[in-house]
Amino acid sequence: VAEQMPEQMPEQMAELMAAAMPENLGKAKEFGRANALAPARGASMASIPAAALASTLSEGNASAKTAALDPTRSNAGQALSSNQGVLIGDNQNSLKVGLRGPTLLEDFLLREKITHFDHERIPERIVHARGSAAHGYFVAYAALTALTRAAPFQAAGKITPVFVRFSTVAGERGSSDTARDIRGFAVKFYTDEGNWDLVGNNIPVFFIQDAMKFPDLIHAVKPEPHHGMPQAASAHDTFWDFVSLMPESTHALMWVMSDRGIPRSLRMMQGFGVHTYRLVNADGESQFVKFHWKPKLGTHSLVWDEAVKISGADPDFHRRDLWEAIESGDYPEWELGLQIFSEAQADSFSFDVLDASKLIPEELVPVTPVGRMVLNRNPDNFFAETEQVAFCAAHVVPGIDFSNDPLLAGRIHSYLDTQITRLGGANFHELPINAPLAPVHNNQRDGLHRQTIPRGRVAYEPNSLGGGCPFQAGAAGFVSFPQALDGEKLRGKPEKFADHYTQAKLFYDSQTAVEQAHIEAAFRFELSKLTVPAIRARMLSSLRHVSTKLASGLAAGLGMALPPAMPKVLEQPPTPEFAVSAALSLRALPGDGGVRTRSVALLIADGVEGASLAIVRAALQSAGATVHLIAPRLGAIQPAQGAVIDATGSLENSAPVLFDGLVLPDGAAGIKALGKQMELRDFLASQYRHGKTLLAMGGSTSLLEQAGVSASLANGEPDPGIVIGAASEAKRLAADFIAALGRHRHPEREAG
Ligand code: HDD
Repeated sequence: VAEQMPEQMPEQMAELMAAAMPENLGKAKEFGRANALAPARGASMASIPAAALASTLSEGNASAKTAALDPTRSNAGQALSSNQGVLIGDNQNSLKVGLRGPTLLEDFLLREKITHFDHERIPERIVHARGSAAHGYFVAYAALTALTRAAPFQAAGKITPVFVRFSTVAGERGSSDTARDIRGFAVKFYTDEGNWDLVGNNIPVFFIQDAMKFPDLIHAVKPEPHHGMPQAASAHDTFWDFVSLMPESTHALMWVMSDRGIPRSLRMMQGFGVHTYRLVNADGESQFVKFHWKPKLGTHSLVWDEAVKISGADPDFHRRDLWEAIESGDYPEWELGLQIFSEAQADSFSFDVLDASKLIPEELVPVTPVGRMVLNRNPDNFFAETEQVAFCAAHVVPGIDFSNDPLLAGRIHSYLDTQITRLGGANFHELPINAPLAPVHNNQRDGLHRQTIPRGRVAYEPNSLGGGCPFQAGAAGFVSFPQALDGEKLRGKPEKFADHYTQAKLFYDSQTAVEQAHIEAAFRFELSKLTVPAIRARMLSSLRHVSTKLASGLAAGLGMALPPAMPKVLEQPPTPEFAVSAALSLRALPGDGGVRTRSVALLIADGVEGASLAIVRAALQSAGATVHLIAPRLGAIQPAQGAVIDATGSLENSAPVLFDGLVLPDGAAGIKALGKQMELRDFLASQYRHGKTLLAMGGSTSLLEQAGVSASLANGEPDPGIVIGAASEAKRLAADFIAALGRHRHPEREAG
């Protein structure tokens, strides 16, 4: 169309189009050199040297999957058309009889547009409705052929494209990102032997042990059915009623009430496959495995007061953070690790590896790093990719198989089933984001929205009329691990499943004092929201088995007597292998102490001291932090000397909770102007309260005093998160500030 009609495009419009900046600036590269180097589909991905691919991928975001998606992306520079390809001359006015007359039913263009609009929404996911996603790749460190024949692990340096969706569980599609909740961590590997979905969470254990209880759990946590409240929150009666009656949920409760329930960023949280799976090698030998994702940036969290306020200031906080990091080329990265263990080892453990409410301490089975995953490309279209992607716990490839975990069994059924409704029929696997790179040939036919056009009259197997095709792949295909089984048909649980507290206690006892205090505060907050005191009492009677300190602290904090301990199902559980596990604390993965992508507010106003500010700003930028220049209003700010600075935000539109650190400049007039602002006191107090890093240069220490912020801790020691000094020392101050910011936050303040 464009070729036939270029002269019909008005000249100014062509200019405007040429000048228009693409929303995603990095995208231009995809269609250049990097894309030309993209691996062809299938096994050829393995033949491209890892070094070449790593640079190719990080430069241009190319992968076999993004190349496969390219034809589905609509192009700029085209004239407007209807869905039938008819060009639209006027997209402003409906068809009328005279300018003031009635609109005609004949207006098929109006009717097509409105009808399509009327059907733009699809049902949201029953759980994990709120999510954010990105494309990337997984690269294997070494060949794992002795362990598994799964395609991504067949050669060192082998690249497999991935699409990853992170989510909250309870909230609706438009809910806030920073709700206290488990985060979904779903990875679709487009392997050359079919799609493998590792549909995990940021927490390694689950609330229930059997899929039979999943609808009950979700009904309990979702908004209460009579009035539809509260949104994206577990702090209400029905959730705590259910979990206090289900002691198997205690371990998962400990995790979600810990700071893991409010991550700082999706890029700063771990991922876990949760269940025990099997790895199977080409000889049919099998080992058990648990999957772990460890973030390169380390694990970091918000504090509760901050999370609540971010919900108002920027409900898209995590979505924006992920998007912006990828757009700026700071690609988030995780290392994949495996806990590999034999069936005999599993039998010797004090817990059952088929119980999803238990983890395997890393001290018992170490996590072996096997590869890394990089997310280097944002989706082009939220709906077509993030919303329509369909993960399924049943999607495994040869070399990966299931264990008999009864929670996993329910999941193997649930995902495909729910997606048939959500995505409107049985053919959603053909949607571009869901389609595998591996070829699909079978006799499944018809259904709503079928895309492929099968040829010929044969749609059955065996056949002779189609030359026997498609034929069974035999050993080249998926072969279930032939586990020998013998048992009675019954409903019940193995005995070790009844130990509900040993690992909840292990988790609590492995936390630092600050983490334990946060867990207690989270329980206190949630339980304080209940309207039925008996539920509170029941929960405390259960928590006594985790820690008397925790339960009695809660009783005191909630103004109630400590109830007697709940009877245990298993009075004498097996002795655990470890009483504490260092890996369970968020402190176990501090990251590299760098400040890349950390967001820092530099407060400015007319009359600030420009030279020292410029030094600090440059140092932060060269360390990779994102600098925001926040002033009483937008526009040009005139420092005491030097060039004007353009404010990037105003005190009104930039809530303090959105920044990891704060810089106060020197300069008498500027300090005076800032001191007059209503928002300033809140800004400083909030940064201080949330343990953020503050730098006050020269006379701006008066602003700290004005906000009641002390540079010393309650014990008289200097606060490690407050850097103070003369503007003439800006270079050293910047270095100290960056080092302190690398600690993420300063919980020492909480002691006082
Ligand atoms: Fe689930 C979605 C993770 C137990 C049934 N689940 C869903 C998603 C994640 C998980 C990350 C969102 C995928 C996406 O981004 O689209 N679910 C888990 C984990 C579980 C778990 C780690 C326990 C270890 N789930 C679980 C059970 C059942 C389900 C026991 C049912 C028996 N989950 C679903 C579902 C969802 C889903 C209803 C909703 C939307 C969807 O599947 O596509 O089928």
